[in-house]
Amino acid sequence: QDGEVGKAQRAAAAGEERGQQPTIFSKIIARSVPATILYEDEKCLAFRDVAPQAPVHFLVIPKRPIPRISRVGPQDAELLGHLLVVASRTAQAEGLADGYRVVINDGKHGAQSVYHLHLHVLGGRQLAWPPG
Ligand code: DGP
Repeated sequence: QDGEVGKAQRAAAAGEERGQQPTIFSKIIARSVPATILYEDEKCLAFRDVAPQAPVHFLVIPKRPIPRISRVGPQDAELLGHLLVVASRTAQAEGLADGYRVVINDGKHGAQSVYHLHLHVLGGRQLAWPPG
């Protein structure tokens, strides 16, 4: 498998799905890897996806490196809610008045390739449903 699904399968095969290694997103938070940052506060960061799948495609991540949505617990509820509010407000700032999609990929079958929790926000064109 090529593309994102292939990357996700390789990440899972490399054991990254256990979420014990820092990822490229920690470096983006630390500014040691560049990214186009759209929003930042003490808890989270929003930046453009390097491989956009729509005219607008950005990610919202917690600064705390939660590896994946299947690992969260009740103690994460407030932070997770905050990520959704930031996704909504940043989508508005990006001009997505006609709508958009918020996606979280989890694990191998969800085609997650970076094991630092992230919300994808995609918009700026008509999206299809169901996804592949
Ligand atoms: P996922 O398959 O849900 O784990 O998506 C990971 C996304 O992260 C994918 O859409 C590409 C994006 N991405 C990977 N590496 C980088 C990077 O170094 N910079 C930025 N801006 N995005 C990245």
